[in-house]
Amino acid sequence: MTTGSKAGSVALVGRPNAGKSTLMNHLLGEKVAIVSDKPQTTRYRLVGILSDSRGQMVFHDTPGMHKPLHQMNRQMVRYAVEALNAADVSCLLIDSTQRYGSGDEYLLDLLSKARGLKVAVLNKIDRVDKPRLLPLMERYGAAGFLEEIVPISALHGDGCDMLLDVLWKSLPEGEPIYDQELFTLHPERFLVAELIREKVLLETRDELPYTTTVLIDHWEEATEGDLTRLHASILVERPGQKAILIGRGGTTIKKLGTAARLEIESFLGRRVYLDLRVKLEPRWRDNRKLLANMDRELWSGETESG
Ligand SMILES: Nc1nc2c(ncn2[C@@H]2O[C@H](COP(=O)(O)OP(=O)(O)O)[C@@H](O)[C@H]2O)c(=O)[nH]1
Ligand SMILES: [Mg+2]
Repeated sequence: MTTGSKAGSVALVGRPNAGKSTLMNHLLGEKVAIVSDKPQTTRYRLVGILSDSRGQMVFHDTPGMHKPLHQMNRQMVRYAVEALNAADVSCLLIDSTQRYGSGDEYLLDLLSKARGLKVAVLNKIDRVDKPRLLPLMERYGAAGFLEEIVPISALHGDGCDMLLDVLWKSLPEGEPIYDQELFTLHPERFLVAELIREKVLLETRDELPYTTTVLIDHWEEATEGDLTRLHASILVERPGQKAILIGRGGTTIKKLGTAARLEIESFLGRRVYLDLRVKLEPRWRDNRKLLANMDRELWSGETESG
């Protein structure tokens, strides 16, 4: 074993919108998890891998913790609890612009039962005055079981080096588990579907974000040249939602299609033809078969069975 080399897992948990996905992307320098200001942006347990001279840190980004009403939401909370129970270090992300409430109490209690070391991360300090941060620091300090409380801005990077130092220090010694070149375990196909869903979230409001999902129907690499042909469907639950997503004269779907295509092109490093369809699929969120299929799409075969 290389002396001093660290390896282990870090769970990122917290309420919706705390900035868990922003933090993971920032620390990796890669976009593994899509980000939006809508709750329920992250629906799965997402794996991001950081390898450097200090060793290998495997992040598990999770959906925000909230009251589950649908089958899909129950699955989302389960992902977060699983990650907590399996991690060497659990990071509780807190939006420090928000008041401390019963939801935070619940999470703190859940965290106290986690297996590994626990760290609290006060995020979005770019948006709060220092004096307002102190009572929050004290509040979490009083919990008594936290290894460290680190204030950061995941968006701008402030405090992130300090957080990384804390995390590396907390991980056990060990050899890297995954190839040093890998930054995630999720297949391109899944990441591309997520990029499309991100544009749907950015372009729509109200209940639409929760009731939409994206499926890749067809993926074809060019036999000549560098054009990848993608056909994807955006599932909605009601006819009215379909109309919103398409927009007057198709403007909304066109706009989000272009935004998605440009980002997919830069992600894949190839030119992309993207065909987007909006499909009516009532109650897809309670469709166990569909959810199970989506679950399988999450992992690249041999690396992990989710
Ligand atoms: N001002 C500010 N906004 C942030 C910060 N971190 C995340 N956000 C924003 O908060 C929203 C939710 O972020 P996201 O990473 O999706 O949160 P998650 O639900 O916990 O994964 C997005 O609009 C982010 O741009 C931060 O440090 N400062
Ligand atoms: Mg997220």
